Amino acid sequence: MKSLEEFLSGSGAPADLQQLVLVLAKTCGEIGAKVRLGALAGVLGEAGSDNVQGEHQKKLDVIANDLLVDGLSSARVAVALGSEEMDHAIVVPGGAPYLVAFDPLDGSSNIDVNVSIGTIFSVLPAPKGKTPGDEDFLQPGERQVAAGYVVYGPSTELVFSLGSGVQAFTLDHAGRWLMTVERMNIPAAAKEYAINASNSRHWQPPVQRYVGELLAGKTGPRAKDFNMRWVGSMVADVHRILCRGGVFMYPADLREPDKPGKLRLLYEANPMSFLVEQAGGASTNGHERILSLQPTKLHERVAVFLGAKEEIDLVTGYHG
Ligand code: P6P
Repeated sequence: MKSLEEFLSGSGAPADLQQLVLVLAKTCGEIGAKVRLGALAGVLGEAGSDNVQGEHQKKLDVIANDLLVDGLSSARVAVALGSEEMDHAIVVPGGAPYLVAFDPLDGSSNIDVNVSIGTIFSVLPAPKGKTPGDEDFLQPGERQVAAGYVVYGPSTELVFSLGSGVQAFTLDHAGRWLMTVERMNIPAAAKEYAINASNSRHWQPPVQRYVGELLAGKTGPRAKDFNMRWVGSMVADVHRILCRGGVFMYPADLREPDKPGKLRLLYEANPMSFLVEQAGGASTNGHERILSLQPTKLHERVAVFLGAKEEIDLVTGYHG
């Protein structure tokens, strides 16, 4: 099996981007070691603080964020870092010309119940000739030079793309990342969908119609049955879709008409959309391609419909 180092050295990617990916992988390996020990490492439960989103931080949210900031800063593999857990981006003097936005531990509500969680990262080109700030992260997702995640599940897997397809690597007992999937792809047709059905009475009509047809199965206009999954960790649901197809949705909600959705554009929707498109799928906010959206705020939220191209085209078409 090819190692991560061997894959990167043969990828043609710039040496500093290769180094960035290696440091991300190493740091996520350290996060995974904490996650795997759980209660034994004293890392479960609440941190006793809130993040910029107003969400209660778990201890592991803070630990993962600190490990990523320390690891990326000390290696100077990026010149600025943005995180779900930090109000503003931080500058790394002398860092390589990349901006890294990350969700250090996605799916935190699952930490204390031992369900898969993950780290999501997005790599953008840094501005030339200036010290970067929050505003420099506000680039459409199609400008990403790399994106990926590490899922801390039954096995620890690094899934990422440099823009030439999606590769998966599994962490072995000696701490090596070994390639386990050379190219991930999402079948155009779907058999499974993922959405938090407890919100169904708050969905807008196009989502009501689309999910209603999935539920009708063989007896409805789709003339086939579908299965449903909802892990509550975007990383776990998207990983399943990259592995065996399907659709993931987190739509806007009528309870808060001004809030476009729950998920964050820069460090959840954009990196996952990059992977999904690289794997032959599609990703929209219900109206337009997510990777084409022009961000306006570092922690901007967005509605997300991603996965099997035929399904995303259909549900996006229902939005008119
Ligand atoms: P809900 C985790 O908090 C997260 O940001 C995503 O990882 C996940 O898909 C979603 O929120 C789950 O949201 O409302 O079902 O708890």
